[in-house]
Amino acid sequence: MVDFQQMNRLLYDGKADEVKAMVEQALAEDHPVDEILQQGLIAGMRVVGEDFKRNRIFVPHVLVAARAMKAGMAVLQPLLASSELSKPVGTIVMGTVKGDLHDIGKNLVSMMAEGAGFRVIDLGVDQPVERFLEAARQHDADIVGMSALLTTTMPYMKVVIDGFAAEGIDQVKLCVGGAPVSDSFAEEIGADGYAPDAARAVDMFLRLRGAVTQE
Ligand code: B1M
Repeated sequence: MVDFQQMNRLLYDGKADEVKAMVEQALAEDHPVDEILQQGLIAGMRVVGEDFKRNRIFVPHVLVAARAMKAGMAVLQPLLASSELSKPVGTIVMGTVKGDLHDIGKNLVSMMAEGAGFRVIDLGVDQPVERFLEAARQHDADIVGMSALLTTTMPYMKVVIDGFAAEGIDQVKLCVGGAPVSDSFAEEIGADGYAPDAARAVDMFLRLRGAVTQE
């Protein structure tokens, strides 16, 4: 019998092969896809997020755990596509803004958001406002997440926000983050949300979607 708590621990420890094997075992035992996703993978990733937020673990640990999560997700993905139960919490278009090539933090935010049940469309780095607009329309995004690591590129976040306003798109929540970005900067440029790290970014996304979070 598959033990979801053990799956959570293996995910926390970044044991990708073991997590993948346990997901396959759970499927073979006829556990519903949504149960495996929620109790086996997302529950494990939630602990990773909480411990990261409390500085009990650091970036390399989170990346390894996220990779284990992805290994499990890869098994579920084809089944999830046809499962109404596991509708994503929301769709996020993520990208590092134009002129900026840093993506480690953005990738971490994307992986943890996926871990929390979001569909994430990752545009990559050096993204102009046109790409954010195009992807938000194409994927019917609920949230657009922008990352910037340079003081010279963070003003571009306002260009994106102004671009959405100019197109009259006000239903998409525009969120910002990255080392030089602050709460006051986010407020100044009219962003809908700011978070200082990946775990708090996920809390912010969940809040913006009206889902409950634990502080
Ligand atoms: Co660059 N770099 N870099 N760099 N680099 C910094 C950012 C810098 C602070 C180093 C320094 O001088 N001390 C400095 C910026 C100075 C400034 O603007 N104030 C700098 C510079 C100057 C440059 C170049 C200009 C150097 C040069 O060529 N002369 C150049 C610029 C290239 C460009 O972008 N156009 C450059 C290049 C590079 C590399 C390519 C070599 C490499 C990037 C590799 C990659 O990303 N694939 C690199 C790296 C690795 C760094 C440092 C060392 C590490 C950044 C990182 O990955 N941190 C960095 C110095 C430092 O921070 N110690 C530095 C770890 C990551 C997990 O954290 O990205 O902050 P972070 O993400 C966090 C949060 O910010 C938050 O959550 C994440 C996880 O908790 N977060 C969000 C991020 N996005 C979010 C979005 C959200 C919410 C939260 O909502 C949407």
